[in-house]
Amino acid sequence: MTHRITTLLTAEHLRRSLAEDARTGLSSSPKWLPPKYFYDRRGSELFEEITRLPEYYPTRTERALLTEHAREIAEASGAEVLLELGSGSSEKTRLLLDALTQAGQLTTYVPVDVSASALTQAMDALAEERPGLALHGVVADFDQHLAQLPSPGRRLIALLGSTLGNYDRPGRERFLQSVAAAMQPGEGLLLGLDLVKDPGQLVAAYDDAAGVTAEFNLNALHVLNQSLGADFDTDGFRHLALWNADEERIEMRLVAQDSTRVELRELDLVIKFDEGEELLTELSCKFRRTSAARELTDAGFRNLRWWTDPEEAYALVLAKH
Ligand code: AVJ
Repeated sequence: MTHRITTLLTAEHLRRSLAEDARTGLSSSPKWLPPKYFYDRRGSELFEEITRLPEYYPTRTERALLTEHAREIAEASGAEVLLELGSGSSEKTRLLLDALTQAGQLTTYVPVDVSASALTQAMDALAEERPGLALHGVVADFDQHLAQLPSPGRRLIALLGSTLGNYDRPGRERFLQSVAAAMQPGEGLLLGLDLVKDPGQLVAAYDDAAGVTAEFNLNALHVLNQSLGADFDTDGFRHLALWNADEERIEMRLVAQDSTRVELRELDLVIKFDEGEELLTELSCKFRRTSAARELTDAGFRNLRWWTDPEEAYALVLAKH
């Protein structure tokens, strides 16, 4: 079967957008960086490790929900193509691929990721496992390339892992509207959403005992060192995960342990951190059923279906356009 990769986001293009975002974010007060740059080879590996941590319940809860409901989802979607945004290792995707195959109409899987290394690795494994499935991988940034993604048949577009939570509310509105604009009538959107719950459990999921999330967070600085010739001393920063109760989100930050000065050679930029100053590296918004449904219908989605686990820790939502 055909097996190919389209690159909409080249390494150079990614580096340029990192340069732009880093210049803006590090010159702002408070300082911030967008989380998509976590996922270089090392970052993608660390994220896979996070998904296996005992404290990180989202992955296994989502997997259990997919195991239980993939059939219904496949049938309701009527999809010929599974297009997955932020596909990473495509590990949980297999449950959907199986169900769509059994529903009888799947022809093509389109994994989309910013990480070329994660994408190639996932596709090699899938090509071997499923010789009958056409694979069309796309290296892309779904903040930029939604309208250019392949559409070789009626699609189910999946955004799993609660990746939607990386956007704040205005960001989600923009994102959902551009997904809707890129969809044909009758196509489906499947979202995995992490739900609001006990803050202790939430914080533990982002501050694990083994320190993997801390390493993942600090990897953002390695990415800046490597791609932009920065000279961050990663030992000089500490990982912080906190629950922002007003915004109902986890925020990951890096805290400067001393006042320090960092040079970003490629940007011709020097930035200063005060002792204790924080750099915001990731938002992970948590959802509630009513407001999530509202955001989807506001963006033009309809026929919402909702599945959750008995503890209501996590949800899958299927919506039609
Ligand atoms: C991939 C964005 C959904 O927010 O839970 C995990 C990333 N960051 N631990 C999340 C992440 C720290 C993850 N998302």
